[in-house]
Amino acid sequence: MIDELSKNTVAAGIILDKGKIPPKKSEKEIKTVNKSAAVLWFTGLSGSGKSAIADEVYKILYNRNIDSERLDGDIFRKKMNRDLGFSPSDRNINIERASYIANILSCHGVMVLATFISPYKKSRQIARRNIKNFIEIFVDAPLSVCESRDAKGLYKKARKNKLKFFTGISDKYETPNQPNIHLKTDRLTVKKCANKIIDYLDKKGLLK
Ligand code: ADX
Repeated sequence: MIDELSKNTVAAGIILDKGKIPPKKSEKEIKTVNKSAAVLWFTGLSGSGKSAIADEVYKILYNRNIDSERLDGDIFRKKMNRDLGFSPSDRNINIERASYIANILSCHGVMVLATFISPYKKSRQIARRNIKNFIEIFVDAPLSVCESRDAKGLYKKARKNKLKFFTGISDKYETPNQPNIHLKTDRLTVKKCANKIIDYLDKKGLLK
């Protein structure tokens, strides 16, 4: 170390250990880091109950000391995907980015609860392909029920043609054929739905 004013050497030393430098992981290696976490992928119309159920499951997992993370469409779009709208190609990019992050988290042992309308079969298939432990949860409520809930007032706007590509009104929602878990939220309470998911994870040995 040289003193700035006098230019005298005031200290010296030798670096013995640079510390550990982690090896760079390739895409393939990221997918094979193995822990027992999964990605719970909630799909369904706006207002079907995805977020409410995922929040309830998150609470249960938290109380069981299971590392979990929520990824939510509304938040994801505000923080990461401000460049995207709701056209089919923008939605596909949204799901692609979300599934990439979900996979990385789950490969490191974090249980991910991802709530995205994810209305297209094809993009859900891509998410399933990209994610090691993908559990599809269909949060199912009739459009009329979602519309009557209308917590964000978006259905009202969509009916007045003020929102382009609104799922269920001016854009399609493709129903999952064989979801891992099917929840009919017009008949079951949020708590019951959450418990169904916990039972499923328990049976699959994912809550150890
Ligand atoms: S997705 O189709 O790309 O999966 P995402 O889940 O991220 O959608 O975002 C959906 C949320 O965006 C809805 O819950 C709603 O609050 C809001 N939103 C705004 N415009 C639309 C729209 N045209 N269609 C659906 N949701 C919309």
